Order: sequence, then structure tokens, then C-alpha cells
Amino acid sequence: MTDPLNLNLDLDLLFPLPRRDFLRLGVATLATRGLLPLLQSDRPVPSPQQLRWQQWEMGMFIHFGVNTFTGKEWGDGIEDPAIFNPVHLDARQWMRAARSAGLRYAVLTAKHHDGFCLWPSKVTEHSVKHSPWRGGEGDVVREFIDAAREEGIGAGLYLSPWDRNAPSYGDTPRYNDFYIDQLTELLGWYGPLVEVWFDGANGEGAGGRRQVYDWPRIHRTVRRLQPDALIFSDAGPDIRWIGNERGIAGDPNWCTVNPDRVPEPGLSSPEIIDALQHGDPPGEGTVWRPGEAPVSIRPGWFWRESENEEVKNPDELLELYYTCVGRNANLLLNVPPTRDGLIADRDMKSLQEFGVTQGKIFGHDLAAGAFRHTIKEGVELESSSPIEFDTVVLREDISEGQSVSRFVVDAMLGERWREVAEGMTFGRSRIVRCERVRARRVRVRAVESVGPVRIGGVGLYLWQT
Ligand code: FUL
Repeated sequence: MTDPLNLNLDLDLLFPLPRRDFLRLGVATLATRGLLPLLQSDRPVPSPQQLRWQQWEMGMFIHFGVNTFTGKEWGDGIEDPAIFNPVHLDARQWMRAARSAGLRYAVLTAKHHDGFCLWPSKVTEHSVKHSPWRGGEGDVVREFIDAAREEGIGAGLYLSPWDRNAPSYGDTPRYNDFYIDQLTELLGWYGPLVEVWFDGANGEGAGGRRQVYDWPRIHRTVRRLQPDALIFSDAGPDIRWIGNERGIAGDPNWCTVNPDRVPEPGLSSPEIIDALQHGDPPGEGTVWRPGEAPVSIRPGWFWRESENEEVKNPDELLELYYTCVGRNANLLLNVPPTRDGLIADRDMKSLQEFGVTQGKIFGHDLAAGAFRHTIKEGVELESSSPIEFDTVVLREDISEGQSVSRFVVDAMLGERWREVAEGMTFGRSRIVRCERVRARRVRVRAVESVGPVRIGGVGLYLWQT
């Protein structure tokens, strides 16, 4: 392979894999953007934990608590713990639901804004220990974590900083100590977690007092007690919010971001939402902070009988798969248990069918047997017989960073190459749907990039059979 700018780069250092497994592109683009110093060693790359999490692609969000029993979205903090009694609670059923839809990790609301704790916290009385459930001896967090481990699902917890029950809320130092105590219980009592989810909501305390959260201390606590857990918030530091609750990632979507554009959780402006949606290309984006898109299978975050007819159907879930996973973000799909403590039949059915649909479409790469070889700007697939496809999955090997900023997919139709799809970033995965074509030769060209490109995979699928 020649180096277009005669930079004498050590290609084997840049590309330790066999040549046919990678492509190196866009050095000219690098030069024009002044990014040449950003070669492999300086580029933001995922930590092993981020990489694993990105490979999981989808997780299950579980909103559960006193709101499940009141029908409210935000409890006001004065709910009587006696209302919490999910008599048939079975966290294994939640995990089976997750598995059936290909959701590989799960995040439970250990405490939502109402302050009710799903575990027997020692620093508040507002918890399961004053509920009739399991005679006041129960611990939802424990049951959730045990079930997740048994079913091979990564376990994560959400601990709302906003607490409408805690009397100290708004008295900044006092509440911060209380919050760290709760966090310490959750991070210390239940074994390894994969993700700790921090919501930016910051309501007023009594008398209009403003609570200032101590984010550096919160992060230090997570790092100390759970060094392998990823920290989610609008502002990361490990995973960033994608900027909406509708399950739509930006296009383009970079895993890297300029941290100055999203300085702390809970801030909102068009510029911040833009940064969350799209990230920033390496160079401008100095940290690896992939996006996660939380969205509910129902209109609300908590289960509500009145919304039983509005559960998203498998086609809608598939659409979310395309707009999140297909745009290089993880999908965190909320599936709230009922008052019985179970995932409702209707939600379960949607999840199961979504799982079956994924298998039908993506279970077999139609190009699996095709010969692949490097071409000037990308890779060409050549199959012995024509492949009929309408969906292309493109991946970079993100362990080396993210680089592609514009790509084109061509198919050889008749005797000529015809462009069937184009777009911007790949990242962990990019799914493009195109018109249905039949071709023996297909090529993917990364026509612009901001650094060395290493293609991690190209797959062809048929979505509309
Ligand atoms: C928001 C919260 O206010 C919602 O209740 C929900 O938990 C959602 C995931 O985050 O900020």
C-alpha cells in the first residue's frame, strides 16, 4: 500500500492486522484539517469497558418504584412506602425479557426523583424496608442484580441526584454527604456494576433552595468503588446522553466529543443538544464518550394501565434499532414492570418479536462467503453468485478510534458501478437501508476521513422480504 503523502508512516504500526483487514484512507483530509499529529497514538480510543459496552449495542432500562403504584411520572416524595407491594416480582422474568430482545445489559432505577429506595438504605427510612413487600425484608436491587448475573446480563443502577424526599436536599453539603452515602451502599453492597446512570435533573429543594451536586466527588466515589463501571450522564465522563428521549442519534455521530461543549449534566441549550447528538470528530473531540439513547417502550417511563394500548410494536422497536444502533449509539430501551412486579404480556410480546425480527434480518450476513479485498478508498466484496440486499451494516474497528466522515456504497449493476447508499460516520456500526438490488460485486468507499481508517466489518442483509 502506498502512502499518498509520502509520510513514511510505519504502516505495520498503524495497522497491525493483515492488510486485507484494514484500509488506510484520508491522509489528505488529515493534512487539510491540521490533524496530522493526531496519528494512532494520540487519537481518542475506547477503554476496554467502553468497547465491550458498545459491542453490547442495547440495554434495558427499568423504571420501577412508587410511581408504578401512583401512576405519576415524577413522584413528589411524600408517597407512603406502604403502597409499594409488587407481590409477584420476578426479576428473572425481566432478564428473560431483555434476552429475548437482544438487550445485553440493564439499568434499574434504584431511586427516582421521589427518593424512594428500592434497597434497604441505612441512611433513609423512605425505602422498601417500610413497605409490605416481602414483609419489609425485600431488596429489589439485590434481586435485580442476582437475576442479571444468572442470565448473563450486565447490571447497572440509576440513582437520581434529585431527591424530593430527603429533608437535606437543597442544603448542599449535607445532601451531598447523604447522596454519597447512598451511592456508597449501592456501589459497595452488590458486586460489580457495568454502568452507573446519573440523571441531570436538579429541582428545587424546600423553600426554593438550590442543590449543587458535587460531580467530582460523585465520580471519584464510582472510580474508587467500581473501577470497571462506566459513568453515564449528559456530560459523561464515560457515556454521554444522546440529547433526546426519543431514541434518535445524530447523523453524523462521533464517539468523540469536545468536553468543553457539555461541561456538566443538566444543562440544556441548542448548542449542547447538538454536541450530544453528534459529538465532534477526533481532533476537536478529545475524549471518547459514546452516546446512549434512552427511550421508553411506552409513552411514560413508569408502567401505567392507561398506556397498555400504546406499547411500541416490533416494527417501531426495529426503527429505534436503526436510529440508535444503526447510527453508532447504544439503545437503552425502557421496559417498566407492572404493579405485580412483572413485565406485562404485551411488552413481552413486542420484545420477543423484536428479537425474532433481528434474527431474521441480521442473523445471517448474506455477504459472509464473499471474497473481500482492499481497493483504493475502501473494500470490495465479490461473491460467486448475486446477493440481493437492501441493508448494509458498516463498522470501523473502533478499538483504534473513529475516522470515517463520508462514505459511499456502490453495487455493480449490469456492467456499471451504481451508488446505492451514502452517508457520513460509521463508528461501531452504521446501518444504511437502500433500494433492493442484486449484485455480485459491492464496494464500500470511505471517501473522507479524519484519520487512518480500519474497517471492522461490512455486512449485507435483506430487510424487506
Ligand atoms: C429524566 C427523568 O426526569 C425521567 O423521569 C426519566 O428517568 C428519564 C430517563 O430521565 O431526566
